[in-house]
Amino acid sequence: MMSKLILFNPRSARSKPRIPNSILSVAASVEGLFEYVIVDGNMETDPAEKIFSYLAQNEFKYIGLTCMPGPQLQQAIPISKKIRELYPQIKIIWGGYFPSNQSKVVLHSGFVDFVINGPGDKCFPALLDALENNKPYELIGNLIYKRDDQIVKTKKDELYDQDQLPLLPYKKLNSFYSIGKYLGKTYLGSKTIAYHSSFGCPFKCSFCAVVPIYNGRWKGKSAKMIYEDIRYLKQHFGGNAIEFHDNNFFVSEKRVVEFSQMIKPEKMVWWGEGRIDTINKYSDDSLALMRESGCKMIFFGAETGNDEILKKMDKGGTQSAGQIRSFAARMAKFDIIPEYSFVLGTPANTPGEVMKQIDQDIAFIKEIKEINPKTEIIIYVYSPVPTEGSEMYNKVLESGFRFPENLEDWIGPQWDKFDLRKNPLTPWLTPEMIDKIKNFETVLNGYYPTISDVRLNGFKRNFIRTIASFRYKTGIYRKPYELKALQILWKYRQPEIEGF
Ligand code: B12
Repeated sequence: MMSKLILFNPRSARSKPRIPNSILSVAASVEGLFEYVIVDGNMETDPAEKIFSYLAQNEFKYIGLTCMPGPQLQQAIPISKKIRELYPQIKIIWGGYFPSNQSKVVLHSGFVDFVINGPGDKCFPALLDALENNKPYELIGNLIYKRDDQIVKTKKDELYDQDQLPLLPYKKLNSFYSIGKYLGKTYLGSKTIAYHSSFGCPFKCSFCAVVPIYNGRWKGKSAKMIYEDIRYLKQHFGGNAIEFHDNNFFVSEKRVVEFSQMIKPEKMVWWGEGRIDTINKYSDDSLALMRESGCKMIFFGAETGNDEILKKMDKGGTQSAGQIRSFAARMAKFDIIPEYSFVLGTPANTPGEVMKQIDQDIAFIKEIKEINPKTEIIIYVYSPVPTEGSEMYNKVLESGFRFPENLEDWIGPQWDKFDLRKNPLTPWLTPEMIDKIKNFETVLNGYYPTISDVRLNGFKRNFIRTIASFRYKTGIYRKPYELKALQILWKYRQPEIEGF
């Protein structure tokens, strides 16, 4: 009999649970080949207890876990470490964005045996087969492991045809955790489905964690396959809205138009992430159809109003400050809310230049709000990702910035907020700069509370807006304690921290 494996999704704190697509895709890849159990940290009060009760059965030989930077590490690290101590024979395999981008520190920890580098759909079953049958694994693509003290990365596979991948085992997930509990209330609907329909992104922005893994490649499922999955989740579990979790849902206008036509009769509200320059090329007819089919809001990386910095970010395409402005107006015509994210605090030659740029970006954001007040603004403080060779990352290294050298430092008090892009340990940013950004954000969120906060009623919105009005209009952002207090009192939702 084949050995069993545990698939673990560590808790991503603060957010409501979403369908755990990462671990579900991994489950799909071994369906019928290996017996597995799923442990979702978002659904368990004590996932460690659950995992160790499985391990005590002595039938399990592998644990695979998925991990993003930030809160998931708080469970991924101590649980892996304890498994190594108590059950040294168990093979521990990490996949997802964090280990793919930080493989060295993960493997040097001594309690992770393999890292899956990007898509695990073929690599994972092949690795398990090799380990089970004492076969070599050195030729399996998308794998990172340690040999002697060297980190070995195997070749990267081409992106797989997404329609050929096995269907997600929703029924199996439902046997561990009721899928209904994953379909949460959001501003899109009362039962929101999280769906992931493509891998990668055709662009190579130097601040983006997707780039080192996908290197400008993108592949998506066909509209028909997406539609069939969504319809299944609607019919069986009552899903009535969709969040597309793709890095770039809108790469193909043809695919989006086909999907819009199919989903329109289902009357579901949907949301996804795209690029301004890509969607700006869409025809008016396509945009109108998208809106009619339920597309209410789209997330865009606007990044900055400075064309020079857009270039340094390797944003690529045709995105410019002018286009960011005119596109906000175009979206208003179609009644699609643009959700613009900005990355403030990128490195520059002098502290004066960094501060000047922050001020210019703040002014630009206010200009966008004038053009289309419905634009939702998300502000991130720049935190580096290892996009080796990019001008931006070279500047980061020049500044003396280094990632932690011990895996456990990532959950220490200095680093645990790093990838939430709220508290970066970046030498070129002074506390005054961080304060400026955060204070402006507090005032902006007061004057224009996000529509994605379903708890904030009309009265609260008007009240906080009135209080924030003087600061917003005069530009006096320092120490906005009164607004902070209201936001804490009303548990104001920040999409940039909680995810969507
Ligand atoms: C859904 C999601 C979340 C959910 C969490 C869902 C969960 N796990 O429970 C929420 C909304 C909570 C979330 C939060 C955050 N997220 Co998030 N999130 C995503 C998102 C949009 C989709 C992930 C997903 O489901 N992908 C679909 C699956 C199928 O793809 P996948 O994860 O890549 O999995 C494949 C491979 O990686 C691999 N694999 C993955 N895991 C494993 C495990 C094993 C064992 C194996 C073998 C293989 C394997 O195989 C899979 C199939 O091929 C991604 C972006 C993206 N499009 O992937 C960002 C992303 C992963 N998140 C990111 C970040 C930074 C965060 C935050 C830390 C901060 C933020 N501002 O968003 C917060 C954390 C906040 C918090 N409070 O926890 C970044 C990571 C960047 C980086 N530096 O590495 C991403 C890439 C977004 C981005 N472009 O910046 N997130």
